[in-house]
Amino acid sequence: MTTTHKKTIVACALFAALFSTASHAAIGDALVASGGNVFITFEGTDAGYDSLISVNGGAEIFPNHSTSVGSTVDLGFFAAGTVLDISLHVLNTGNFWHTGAGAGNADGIEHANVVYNFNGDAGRTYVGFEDLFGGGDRDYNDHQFSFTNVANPVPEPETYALMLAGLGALGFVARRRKAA
Ligand SMILES: [Ca+2]
Ligand SMILES: [Ca+2]
Repeated sequence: MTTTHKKTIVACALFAALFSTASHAAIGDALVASGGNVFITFEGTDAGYDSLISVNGGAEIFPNHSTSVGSTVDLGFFAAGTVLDISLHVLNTGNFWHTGAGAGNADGIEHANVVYNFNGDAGRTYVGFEDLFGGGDRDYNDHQFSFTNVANPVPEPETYALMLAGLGALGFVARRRKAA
């Protein structure tokens, strides 16, 4: 086997390790960063429809047309790594839309735009929902809010182990090339 082949195999293993994280947390998932309370702040609305949100099946909060921007609610304690499933209840249509992959929604598309490190704050994650079936105008600003103590999904420990193994293999190939 040539060095080029070995490098290709290692590169493939690294890519596989990186993509394997997708099976643990979908794009748009929000994970609690560390054990502790999570606070949610209303960031505004640009919608004709009335809507409410709830987190992990909790009480519906933040009616979009009667909540002041900056209003904050303490959602209570969550364990580190908890995936927050935020649902948007659109009162005019009866639709419920969820954060995470499109498969979790009746129309099969993603309804939440998630921005980590919101406004340069490493501990704050922003979510903006699209409220229309099929995505509508896809402006994702129909119901907006942000969380503290919520971070970008991180690779699982076994993924780090795979990546380290890949780096080790690269080092081995480099040493072999130097010796040759
Ligand atoms: Ca809008
Ligand atoms: Ca919209």
